[in-house]
Amino acid sequence: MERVYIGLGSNLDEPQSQLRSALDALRQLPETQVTAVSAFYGSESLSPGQPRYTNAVAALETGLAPLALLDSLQAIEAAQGRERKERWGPRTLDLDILLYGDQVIDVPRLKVPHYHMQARPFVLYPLAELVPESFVLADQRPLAKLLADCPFVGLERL
Ligand code: A4P
Ligand code: MG
Repeated sequence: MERVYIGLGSNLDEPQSQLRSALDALRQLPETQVTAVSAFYGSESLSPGQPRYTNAVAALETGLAPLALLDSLQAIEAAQGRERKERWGPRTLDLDILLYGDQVIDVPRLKVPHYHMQARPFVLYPLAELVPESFVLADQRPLAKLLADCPFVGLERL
């Protein structure tokens, strides 16, 4: 079993309900337990002119291998009506693998740690709720340093 952190995001069709449904779906995955969930946070979209996002982070213990987990997450996104039209377009549900144990993964379908997490307060602050203060990412970056470089600006704890 590996400890995995999943970033959840939605900015369409009642985002908080989307996140709750996604958490229920994560709880149904085989070989998987959801052990903790952060608060929900609201923030402006990084892409101008789009609806506000709701984001959260969930901690999982899973026996699913990384690509099997990614397949499962994409199936949950599809089941909740996500349509991939434009990159960075508005979405009912986005599920990102932020961290997978202490593994660094770099294959075409999957980059872990997630490539943008260090610059995103809506990822780092909910993650910080779930880990000890001394937490270090798989690529050896201390979370405290990333938080110090990424101010809690524009985030609303819901
Ligand atoms: N992929 C590679 N690594 C991973 C990973 N660690 N986890 C690949 C999940 N997927 C990963 O993702 C594109 C491809 O990334 C997948 O097919 C998978 O093989 P996608 O979800 O289809 O595309 P996307 O989400 O539109 O692109 P991207 O770059 O993931 O966008 P982001 O980074 O998710 O940004 N503003 C706020 N406030 N909150 C947000 O959550 N999100 C975005 C989208 C923009 N602005 C936002 C937010
Ligand atoms: Mg994504």
